[in-house]
This record gives sequence, C-alpha cells and structure tokens, in this order.
Amino acid sequence: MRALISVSDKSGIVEFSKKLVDLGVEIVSTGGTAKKLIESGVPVIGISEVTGFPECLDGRVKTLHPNIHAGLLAIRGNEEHMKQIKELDVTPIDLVVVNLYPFKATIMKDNVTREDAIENIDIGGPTMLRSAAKNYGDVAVVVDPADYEGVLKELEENKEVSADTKFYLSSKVFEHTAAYDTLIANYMRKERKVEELPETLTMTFEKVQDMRYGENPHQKAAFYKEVNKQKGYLANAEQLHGKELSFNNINDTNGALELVKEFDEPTVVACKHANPCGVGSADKLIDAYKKAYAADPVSIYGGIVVVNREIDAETAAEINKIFIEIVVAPSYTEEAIEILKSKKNIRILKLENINEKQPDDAYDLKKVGGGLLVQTIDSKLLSEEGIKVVTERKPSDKEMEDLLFAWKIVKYAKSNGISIAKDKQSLGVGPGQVSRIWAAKQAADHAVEHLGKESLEGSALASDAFFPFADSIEVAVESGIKAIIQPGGSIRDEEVIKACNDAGIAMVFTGMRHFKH
Ligand code: 93A
Repeated sequence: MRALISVSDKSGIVEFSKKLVDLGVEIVSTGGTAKKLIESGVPVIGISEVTGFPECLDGRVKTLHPNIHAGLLAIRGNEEHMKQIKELDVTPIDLVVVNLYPFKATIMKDNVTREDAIENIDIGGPTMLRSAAKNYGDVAVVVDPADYEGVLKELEENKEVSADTKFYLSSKVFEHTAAYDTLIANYMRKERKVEELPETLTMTFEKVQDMRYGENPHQKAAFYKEVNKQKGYLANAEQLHGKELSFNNINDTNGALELVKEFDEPTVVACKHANPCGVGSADKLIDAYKKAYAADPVSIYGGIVVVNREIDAETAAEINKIFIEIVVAPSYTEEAIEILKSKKNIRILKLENINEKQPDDAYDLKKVGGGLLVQTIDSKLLSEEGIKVVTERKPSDKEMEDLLFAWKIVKYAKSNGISIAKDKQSLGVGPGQVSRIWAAKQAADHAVEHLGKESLEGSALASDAFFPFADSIEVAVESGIKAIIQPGGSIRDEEVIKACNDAGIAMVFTGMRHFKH
C-alpha cells in the first residue's frame, strides 16, 4: 500500500505516519512534509523520485505530474487501466493525506497583501484531493486531521479502509474544495470592488453550532458563521453563562444588536421577537436601562436586552429584578457578572466590538422557495440630501433630537412600523402591521398603556415609509404628538402636510425609506 502525504497543517502527521509505516505502508511526500517526517525518523520517498521532476517554481509545481495523477485515477478493477499504468511504470497510490495552503488564515490576517493571498491559493493539493476523491472506490483520501484516527483504526483492524468510509471521505473532500474555492472567489470579488451582484453567488459559511431545533421544535437547525474579518457580529459573541442559544434567540438578539449600533451614547435596547419594545439612552447606563424598561415593562419580560456600555453592578441588579432571557454587552464588571449569574436561566453574552457596524457592501440574504433574495444591507440612516422640513412650523432642536431617536428605532422595527419617542426614550412601537394606521394606533396605545396618555404630549413620531393617507396624522393629532419624521414621496404628501399644518405639527422628510421584513 502506498500513501501520499502532503500537508500544510502538520498537526498529528508524524504520529499518523509512524503508525502507517508500522502497518507496512510506503510513504511518498513533498518538501516540507517529507523534511518533518524524515527528521522524526519516518522513512519517506521524496516526491521527485516518483515524478522524475524537481519540485520547482518556489514549490508551485510539486505534485502536478501524471505519475501522481495516473496513480490516483487508475481504476484497479479495470484491466486496461492497470495494464497502461504498468507500461508507464506508474505505482498506484491508495491513500492520500492532503490539507491545503492556509488561504483562509492568510486573508484573515491584518494588512494582508494580494500577493500573499494569491501565493496561498493551493493548486496541486486540491488537484490531488479531487483525483483521489473521484476514484473513491480505490483510494482513501483524508483532508481533515480529525479523520486520521478512524482511518488508522480501520487499517489496523481490516488492513483496508471500508467502502463506506472511502465514500464519506470523498464527499468531505468535495465539500472542502468547494468551500476553499468559494473563499478565493469571494476574496477576488472583494478585491475587484465592483458593485454589481455576482452572476452566481457563492459564499462560505462555517458551522458555529447545531441547535436543538429551529423556529419550532419540529424543525432542524444550525448556526453558521460567515468567513470574514468583522468582529462586531453576533456570531463572534462569547457566551459567559446560561443555556445554549436557540434559533429564535439568535434571530431576535440580532435585531436588537443592529439597533444598538446606531447609538453613540449609553443605550439599552430591549426586544421581543426581533422587534424593539423599549429603547432608552442616557448619560448613565442604569438610567438608559430604566427608560427602556419603563417603555414597556410587560414585553421586556423574557426578552432580550442589548447594551453598548459595560454593565456595572447597579445595572445588573436592576436587570435581575425580572426574568430576562438574554443580555448582551461589550463587557461586565466582575461584580455585575456575579449578580447576573445568580439567575440560572439568563444567557449572558459578551461582544467586545459591539459598536462595529457591517460594511456598506455586506449582503443581506433572504431565502424564498427555490431561490435567494440578495441585497446590500440597509446601512444608511438618512438620504444624502438629509432632512427637509416640509411644514410651516420647523421642529425645535429638542423635537429634532426626539425625531432622530424615533427614526433609528423605526428603522429596526418590522414594517409597517411606527415608533414614538421623547426625551431619549421610546414611548411606543407599532411593528409589523398590515396597515400604517394600525401601526400608528398601536404605537400610541402602547405609550398610553405603559406611560400614560400625558407621556405622548409633545412627543415625536417616526414612520418607516411614507403615509399613503392623512389618516395616520389624525392619530398623531389626537395623541398630542408634535413632530413627525417620515421619508415622504406619497402622491398624497400635500394632504399629509396640510393635516400637519392644520394641527401645528412640524414634519420632516428624510428622503430615505426603511422597510424591514
Ligand atoms: O503550490 S502547489 O499548488 N503545487 C503543487 O504541486 C502542490 N502539491 C502539494 N501546492 C502543492 N501542494 C500543497 O503543498 C499541499 O496541498 C500542501 O498544503 C502543501 C505541503 O507542502 P510541503 O510538504 O512542502 O510543506
């Protein structure tokens, strides 16, 4: 039996090779791998002895040779194949152990040069892997060091690798080389800096964890992580305490996390089913939390709390007064973590780069039956022209602050969405409604229920898209709202503006819509 060993990740390779030699396997190997094996006392046939050709071009050509590939691709049960390789003096290779140049690790390095990235594109490795995997009936191919042990065991027990294992190893190879090439394709696409979406979309995602179930207990689920350098993503959060995150936990937390990134000052976002239910900003985190809590003390129960400052003991004690399912913060004081940990069921997550936003060209993906909708993320807040006052009355500075606060919240509420805010606190959110008037009514009712009717006096309302009719303005007038922010652009804008002018409401257009589904 002949094995070809050529690995960049050399972990475990010496032990594995020694055991192969003990089993009578003959080993052929390339430059660095051969050197390491020889130094460890493993007898090796150098690759050039087999190819009759020197390793050349800085190692770019090592194994790319018919003596190797005929030895991998010859079908052992095919007499003609066997006759041909005999005539050509080619020895069959039965076991291939290859892992590739570290392209991923290279592009993940800071300040990597294109030259360095390109040099780490492995050509000979994937070629061998593919030849061996195609001929899985006769060749066992190991791309993952985690499989060394199983393969050895089979060789020790049966002197061969079983057909099932060979097929499994082969499928693993194609998965691996496909992901490897996809990483290269993505890297190239980013380097070209083109804005058009690609003809075929290939992206590599790696499994972070399996989940007990999906959105519902009868659905299977796993969480996958994009391969990129971004740090502020939920997939990079470190869980410090509590049960494993569920599918819904991750989806819901992501909604709150994206919203908190919009704020610079200490801010707390509470959310339920991926919609914000309470948001507060203040000079101190504890006060921000109290505002977010007071905005809706009912929905926050069993909900998710995401904050953009270190959680101290005082805030932790406040959070602990009710059952919170997940808390996410950039850091925790030691005391705070002990306080929070006293509750068994809370999941505590730490995400250091919580303020880091996704780049503008990041993709947002939505799976639909038989297809995928792809768009760039909604990374902007206002149009380039900025805010335009359209009413007779101009909002005061204070009203403008409230309007922008409400605008950020409504951007992250499901459509149709309306949010109402005042004094850096959300008063009410009406997300995911089938009509805008319902969303407005719901946001106002939300405020009345939790903070009282008077809370709405002089407050600001935000609408994620334009008002098709003036009816939502009536809801605002009745509630005592004094300022409105919306994209504008409806054929009935004039009616809507008139309704505001009649009621003394100041309204601004953003020129930018924020639908979210
Ligand atoms: O530069 S290559 O694309 N050309 C080759 O012919 C070749 N053959 C094996 N890279 C090639 N390899 C890769 O070299 C293997 O996939 C492995 O990652 C690496 C091992 O090299 P060394 O044994 O010199 O450390």
